[in-house]
Amino acid sequence: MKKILMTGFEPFGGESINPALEAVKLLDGVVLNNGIIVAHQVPVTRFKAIEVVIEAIKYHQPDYVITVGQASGRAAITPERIAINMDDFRIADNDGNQPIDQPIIMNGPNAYFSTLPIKAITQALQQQGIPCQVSNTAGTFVCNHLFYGVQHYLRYTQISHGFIHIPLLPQQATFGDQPSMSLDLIVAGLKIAAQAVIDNAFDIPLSGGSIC
Ligand code: PCA
Repeated sequence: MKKILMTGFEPFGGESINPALEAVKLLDGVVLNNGIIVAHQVPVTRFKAIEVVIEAIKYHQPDYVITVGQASGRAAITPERIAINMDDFRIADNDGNQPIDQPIIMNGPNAYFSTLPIKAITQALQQQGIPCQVSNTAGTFVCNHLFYGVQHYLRYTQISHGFIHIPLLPQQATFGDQPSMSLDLIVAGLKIAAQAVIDNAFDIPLSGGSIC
C-alpha cells in the first residue's frame, strides 16, 4: 500500500478560498488501488511553506508527494514540469514578503524537474475527459517556491514529488473573464493523477511541449 501526501495551499491574494485546499481536504483518506492519500494544508508564505511540507513528509513518511496550488487563468489541470531557483513575487505572500529576484536556495541548482510521471498523469486525465496539459512554468511565486524547495529536500531520497496547478472554482470566476473548473472535476482529476503516480514507475513518451 503506497502513501501519497497531497498538500493544498490556503487562500491568498484577497481570495477567501483556494481550490487546492478545498480539493485536498476532500481527498484526505481516499483509498486508491494499492494506495491511500493523506492531505495537508500549507501556508502561502515564503520558506514557511517548505518547512510545513517537510514536517508533513517526516510525519507521514509518504512514498510520493503531490503539492497542489491554484493558477488563475488556466482552463486545465496542469502538472508542472520544472521548478526554478527564483523568487520574484508580483504580489506579497500571506506574511507580507515580496522578494525580487532572490534565490530560493542559495547556491542551489538553477532548476529541478518534477520526479512525477507528468505525461502519464496528463494522459490518464485526458482519457477520462478531464482537461489536462503539461505546464512548463510554475511561475515565480509561492507555488514554484514550494515545488523547488521540496524537490531540493527530497533530492537524495526515493520519494517522488511534483507540483500540480489547478484552475479557479466557478465561484471565484463569476465575472466570466477567467476560466474555471468545478470542484468535483478537480477532485476527480487529482484522484486520477494520484493513481497514475502509483501505476507509472516510469513516465510515458507523450507530446507535452509548447511553441512560443
Ligand atoms: N497558487 C500560488 C501560490 C498559492 C497558490 O495556490 C502560485 O501559483 O504561486
